[in-house]
Amino acid sequence: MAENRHAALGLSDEKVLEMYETMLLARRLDERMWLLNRAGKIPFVISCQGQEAAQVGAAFALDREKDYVLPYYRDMGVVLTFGMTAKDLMLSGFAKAEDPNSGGRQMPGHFGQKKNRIVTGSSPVTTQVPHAVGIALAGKMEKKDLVTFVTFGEGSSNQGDFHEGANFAGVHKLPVIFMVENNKYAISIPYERQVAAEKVSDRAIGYGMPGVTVDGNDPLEVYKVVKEAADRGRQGEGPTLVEAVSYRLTPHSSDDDDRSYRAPDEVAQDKNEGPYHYLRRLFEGKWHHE
Ligand SMILES: Cc1ncc(C[n+]2csc(CCOP(=O)(O)OP(=O)(O)O)c2C)c(N)n1
Ligand SMILES: [Mg+2]
Repeated sequence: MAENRHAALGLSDEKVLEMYETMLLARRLDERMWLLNRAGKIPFVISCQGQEAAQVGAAFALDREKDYVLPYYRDMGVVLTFGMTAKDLMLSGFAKAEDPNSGGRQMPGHFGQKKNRIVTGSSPVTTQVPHAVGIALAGKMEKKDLVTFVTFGEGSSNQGDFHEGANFAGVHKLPVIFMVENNKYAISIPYERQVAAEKVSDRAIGYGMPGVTVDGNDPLEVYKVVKEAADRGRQGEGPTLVEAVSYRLTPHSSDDDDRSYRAPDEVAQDKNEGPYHYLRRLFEGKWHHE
């Protein structure tokens, strides 16, 4: 079962195990950060929990030597795949001067690390989108073999920055992968009150690019669609919009109380179907010695 699926995608056992390890590392780091926050040791947490599969699946489909990633605040799985370490992330959580992201000056989640082509972003959501489009334009003008990968939430796909960036990338056929991490909420606002379209990916047609919605709890499916998008970009065929559907398992941040706007059993249900459990099943029997 599992072996056939990843082998069919050209992924070795070692590669897919590395994906799993990266997802688990992200989950464990995030859980630890909540404990540190509640113990009064670190000031703020904004979580990847529930989105690791989409993040790691996507990042593994990119070229870690050439491509640029413009992550948003939940993308621990992306930055760990692109070379950031657990120590780097903890240095950020503790706001230490050695934090590679900003020397402890920015809030956690503002990822940036030049040596790994992780491009830093601003706090206003979606500002990373036009940056990704600009880097792709520069790459095209300089005839470089690169794609840019930019992520943002479904709520953020309502910002002008997304629409302007997507339009420009579509018109100029730029090698950009736009990945919406649809976790069903923008702070307290559920999807139905954010977007009138059935799917965020429906917006792609307006910008002359393919749009695909994928199960964000399935890292191999996300890998597949992002790999196809990267291949299209490298071949000069232009951008792609990917929507990875998952569920935000934590409150919006350590400063939010989600009990005021969603029922605990809704969260519990998605916890059971979340990526951590999915992958545990995927690897059961094969690497059960863990
Ligand atoms: C331009 C702008 N408006 C509002 C905010 C405050 N804000 C931060 S995160 C957020 C919700 C974003 O939701 P979504 O895009 O779905 O991402 P998620 O947090 O669910 O991953 C808001 C409104 C902001 N940072 N920037
Ligand atoms: Mg959201």
